[in-house]
Amino acid sequence: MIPKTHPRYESLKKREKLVAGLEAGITGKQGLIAHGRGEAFDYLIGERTLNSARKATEAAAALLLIAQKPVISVNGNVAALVTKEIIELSKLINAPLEVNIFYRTEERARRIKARLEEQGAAKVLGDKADARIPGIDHARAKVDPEGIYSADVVLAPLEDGDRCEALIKMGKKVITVDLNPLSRTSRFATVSIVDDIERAMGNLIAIIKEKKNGKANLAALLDGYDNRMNLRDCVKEIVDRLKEEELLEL
Ligand code: PTJ
Repeated sequence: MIPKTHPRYESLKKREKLVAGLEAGITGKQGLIAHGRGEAFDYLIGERTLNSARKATEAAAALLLIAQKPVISVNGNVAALVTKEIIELSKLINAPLEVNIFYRTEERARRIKARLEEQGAAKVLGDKADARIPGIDHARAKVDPEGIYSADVVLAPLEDGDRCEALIKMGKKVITVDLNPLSRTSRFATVSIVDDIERAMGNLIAIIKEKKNGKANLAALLDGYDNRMNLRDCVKEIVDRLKEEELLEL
């Protein structure tokens, strides 16, 4: 039991959720390693939402609200860390969830789907993944013809770079959440939210609720957004923070 007064409470709770996900057969073992990489970047970021991430989240909200056929891709880490949030988002924007995992076993895919449905998800795709994303040889190429394959906008948190690139080549817009601003995924995506998945989902839901009824300025918001420029701003924010001298004072 981690006391709330622990200085690293939030971070330790996330680890607990992932370990519980692993024990429930939802998260893959490799997911723990991937999370560790994310944690290292979050430490450099200062475990808060940067201005650049907030801007990207606003652009992502606009893209999801304008989309004709949005789909949310769910892997083992996302299912363990933000179960309730992705279900809420899915209902808010009327987008199905699609279980799509890299280290694929049918058993784990089935367990993720069952977990989402138990928690109230309205539509979970992924068990009829008989379409393929061209140019990808691994399991993440297998997608539902009614879901990711025919979507115009895919929200794919903690994605891998080659599939992100392949989805873009298919003409889709891809929104990612990835704490590493230098990853191939971040660089290929249409909108890269460089933030922790829990913070990013909380912010995305809040912004969508705020903007849902006044869709007028969404296109303008998107037109003014440049993902490469925003990633540069993100790296600059991290570097500027690391230059602050008091960071080294104990
Ligand atoms: O459940 P599966 O089989 O689909 O596997 C999921 C993982 C995440 C293991 C798989 O997609 C994978 O190996 O991903 P990568 O290529 O390691 O990329 C994961 C990215 O997510 C890395 O760049 C991490 O920095 C980032 N990341 C990890 N934890 C978080 C995160 N980004 C945001 N929030 C996090 N909590």
